[in-house]
Amino acid sequence: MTRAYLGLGGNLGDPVKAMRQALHALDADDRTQVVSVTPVYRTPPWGLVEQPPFLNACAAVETRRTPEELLDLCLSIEASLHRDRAVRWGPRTVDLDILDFGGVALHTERLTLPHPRMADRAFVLVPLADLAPGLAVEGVGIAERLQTLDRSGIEPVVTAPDWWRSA
Ligand code: A4P
Ligand code: MG
Repeated sequence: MTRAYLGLGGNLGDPVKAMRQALHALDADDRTQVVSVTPVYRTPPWGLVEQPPFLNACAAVETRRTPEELLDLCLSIEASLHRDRAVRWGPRTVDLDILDFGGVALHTERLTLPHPRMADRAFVLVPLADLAPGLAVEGVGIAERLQTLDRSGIEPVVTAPDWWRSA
């Protein structure tokens, strides 16, 4: 079993519903179990700023899948939730990124691990710090890395424990 961390985000339609559906679908995979999910945070849009605020969360999973299989699972879940990937960094119903896969370093055409841009993104590191504050990103612990990032406007909005398990 490998412990992997996933980032979830969306800013179109009902992102909390889409994240819940995505987490149910991951957990329904016979080789993957969702073990812990952070609160949902409202976050200012990063990259392309002229778009609605995002909702973001992170999840820890235990999986017997390979990294590529987990990516395929994430992509198929995104597709089933009608994600439209027209604009890079643009609006989306749900985005699933593999942030870390058991500390593996990998760089192929389809998959880079750890996720190459997460160290610059407070919308990833704020929720990830809830699950794994000591995890190293580019050699620096998340909690420490966060001290150098702008986390203004990032607020928890769904905080009920196991919010994602409800219907
Ligand atoms: N890919 C490579 N490595 C990975 C990985 N570790 N995890 C490949 C997932 N996918 C990986 O992804 C394109 C391809 O990247 C995948 O098919 C896979 O083969 P994508 O999600 O379509 O790319 P993207 O989303 O357009 O670009 P990017 O840079 O991944 O953007 P993000 O990280 O998804 O960011 N602001 C806030 N506040 N919150 C957000 O969630 N999200 C984005 C999009 C922009 N601004 C945001 C947020
Ligand atoms: Mg992505």
